[in-house]
Amino acid sequence: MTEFFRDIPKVTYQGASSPNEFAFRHYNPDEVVMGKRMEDHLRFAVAYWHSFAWPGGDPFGGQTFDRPWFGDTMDLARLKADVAFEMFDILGAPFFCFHDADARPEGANFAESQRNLEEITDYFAAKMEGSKTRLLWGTANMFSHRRWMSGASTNPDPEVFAYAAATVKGCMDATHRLGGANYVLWGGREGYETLLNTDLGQEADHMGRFLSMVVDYKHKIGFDGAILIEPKPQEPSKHQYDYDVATVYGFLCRYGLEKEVKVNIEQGHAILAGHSFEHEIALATSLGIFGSIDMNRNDYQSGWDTDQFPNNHAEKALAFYEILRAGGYTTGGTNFDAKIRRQSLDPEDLILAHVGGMDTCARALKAAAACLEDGGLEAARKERYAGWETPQAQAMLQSDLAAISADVLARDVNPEPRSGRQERLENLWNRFV
Ligand code: XLS
Ligand code: NI
Ligand code: NI
Repeated sequence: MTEFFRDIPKVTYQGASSPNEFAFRHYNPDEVVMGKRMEDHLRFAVAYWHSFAWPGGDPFGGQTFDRPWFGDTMDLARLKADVAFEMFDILGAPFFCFHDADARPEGANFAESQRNLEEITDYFAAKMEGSKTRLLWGTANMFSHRRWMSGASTNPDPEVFAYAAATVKGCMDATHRLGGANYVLWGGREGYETLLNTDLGQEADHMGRFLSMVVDYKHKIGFDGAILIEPKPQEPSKHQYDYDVATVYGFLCRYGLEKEVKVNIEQGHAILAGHSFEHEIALATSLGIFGSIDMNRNDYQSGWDTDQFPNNHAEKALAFYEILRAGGYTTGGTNFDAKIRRQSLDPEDLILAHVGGMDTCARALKAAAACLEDGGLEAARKERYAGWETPQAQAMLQSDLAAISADVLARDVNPEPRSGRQERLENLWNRFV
């Protein structure tokens, strides 16, 4: 045991009225919801970067956290892993996610960085033997180091493309070795600052080629997890190529990858793109590319991707409704891509942020499941489209404009508008949240 979380007990479910801070009030891993244990529905993951690698900086000031594992030696990287697995255990977290750069110190060259990653991967593997926590996904940080400032696969310099390819290979190997359920690519610098120096057509082609290589390598090594793209419209690039789910789907179709790659949808990114979280999930499920969730929230005043822990269960219920309606997660899960605020200095803050986030999601899941089981919303939706169930309506879809026009004249078609019943459905929804 390290000293960091000393005296913090394992968090257990104690019911909604428990006065204990270190207890779940809604997340009861063994409780069965719609035929499945809550833990298996929600598949919570801790994000290594925000919880253990982020120093607490903002654009106006640097480090606020003082963690005993900060530094760039392998010993400190191992201490960080020790503390991380202690937190996974305290929370009973079934999964974690990490970038190469969160877990290992940067080496003097690629070979040394790669060796460091392999060593820490072995260390993770050993820790996982004594832990229930699995790897939800691994990824490469190709946005923090200055070499990535003009992009990774979209960099104008082919040497950076090469470095990116080697980096992703190493991270896919590590993810595969640890039995990861997915591999994620978030294109933090895959975009542009100004069109004055950018050939966006060439950059898109390079990104498409790069992603094809990732898919080929996945098959080559027999990695059976999903490859996921994480859309985001801007930040840090002024414009990012993976803007939103619709943009990513168009990109995948253009490069013939729509059957190979899915999406990891983040709440804050959806809002930044001018959508709702549930819209992005519903679109992805309807396109057959829904993969996983990065769970967080933005500050709605600043509008930035502030990566806060979710605390509004009514809002998240809409997201879980879409996930449940589509049959739930397969390889995906609920990753807290969320960080405590820079003033939240105490070890307890880190634990309680997760406890609150997990409870918020559990409450949201239960509300969504209750509404789905009630069936009222789905019945109303079905009823709204019922006209399409007739053979005549179906035949029209195989017809053509001239024939349809003749039919409209012959039958003197004159449609009567019907209420969309929005407020009634909103009232119905509110009975469950
Ligand atoms: C940043 C992204 C990042 C990805 C992983 O906005 O959300 O954290 O999830 O690289
Ligand atoms: Ni994310
Ligand atoms: Ni984000």
